[in-house]
Amino acid sequence: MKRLKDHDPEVYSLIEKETERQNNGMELIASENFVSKAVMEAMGSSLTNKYAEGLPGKRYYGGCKYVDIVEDLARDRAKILYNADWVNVQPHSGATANAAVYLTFLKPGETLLGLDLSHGGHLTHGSPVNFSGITYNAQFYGVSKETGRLDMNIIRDKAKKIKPKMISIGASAYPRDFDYEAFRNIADEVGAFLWMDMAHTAGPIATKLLNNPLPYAHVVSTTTHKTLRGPRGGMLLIGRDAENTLGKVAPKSGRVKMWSELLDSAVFPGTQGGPLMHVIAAKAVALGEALQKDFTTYQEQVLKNSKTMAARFMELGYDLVSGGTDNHLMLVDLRNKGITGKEAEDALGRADLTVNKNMVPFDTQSPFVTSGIRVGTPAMTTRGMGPEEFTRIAELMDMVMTSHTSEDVIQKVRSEVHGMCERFPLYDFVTA
Ligand code: DSN
Repeated sequence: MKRLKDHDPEVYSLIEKETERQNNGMELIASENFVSKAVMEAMGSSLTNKYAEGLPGKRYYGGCKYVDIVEDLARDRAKILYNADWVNVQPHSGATANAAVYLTFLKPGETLLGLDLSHGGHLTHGSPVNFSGITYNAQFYGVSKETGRLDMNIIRDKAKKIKPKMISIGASAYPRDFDYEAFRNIADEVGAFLWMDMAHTAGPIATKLLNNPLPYAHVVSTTTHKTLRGPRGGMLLIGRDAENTLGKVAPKSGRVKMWSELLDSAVFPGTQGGPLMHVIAAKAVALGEALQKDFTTYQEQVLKNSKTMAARFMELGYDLVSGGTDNHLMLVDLRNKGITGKEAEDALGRADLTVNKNMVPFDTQSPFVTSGIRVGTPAMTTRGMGPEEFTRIAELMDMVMTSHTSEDVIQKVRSEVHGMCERFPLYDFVTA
């Protein structure tokens, strides 16, 4: 970044500091990851200069012959990866991808049934402070108090009672896999659309380590920057057998094309202007990486590390929501440890262990305090860490959380964290 250094030393030095922060610390936020240098190069390319409103071959601007090919590459790679019939790679983020889903399938005031935010759901799944909860009649299902898991019988009863027009699946803090077939049966029973937001688990789903929602959901949305390890952005997909999937609920002919066209229009001009072609190029690169064999090895390692870390936490007396994890994250309920999520996040942060405080189901603390923390393995697995390191990270976190007022302990842990990070430098483990 020599040019930036000379041209704008102020911004350059802040980027340097942030890179150093990422390099020296343990990134354990479940929704973060480290992209390859190739993905970064694509994002920093001349494609940022190009306006390309519309779709490949149907643009509102001239000069799109190369960006058309780039966007087609991204769409084709995503189709192969997820066995999808239709893909739109233009959403700027997961939230805008979700906005397009609402615009396509619901009218203002109609009813959505989604996972409660405090039980692991997402703001865009009907929270009253989000456009989804403001515009639509959002109703919620939650996890069972006994198991910390979704109970399909309870969800079915709720759906039958409130008769939603759309049911959403997907979460930002749910450590278990979903039974998409059961959700689909419920959606069919009550005549609802079924939407899966797979933002958190797009990586393990792509590599078949978790169930694939595409054969069951009418539409799937995702971000591209979490477990999928691409640039910050969103994507929409419809499964290969979408014709059958959509047949029962399509308003006119039921043709798949109908729904994909509606979704395309909901992205642009419905909710967005010009697509970010440099980010779409980076999505193409990341999707190309995800099609390589070593991406499956990476995802396997993410899940193995997650299970190992969860087991160590439980040995250390921590209460994990649902008693463990199937995926890349765990939700640690700190109520038996006499520390709030906020206190834990702050103390761990001082030791350069970055996590986020998180509500746990049936939490009595406010969202600013919380009783839990969410911990994820994707980012440090990208740096090459394995079960041995994740076992030690759980122990280091325990040291901090049990002595969170002791600066001595925090500094001791911080120095071990730096030593471990030095052994797994950022980007040395990313080959592209
Ligand atoms: N903010 C993301 C997360 O951390 O899960 C969800 O959008």
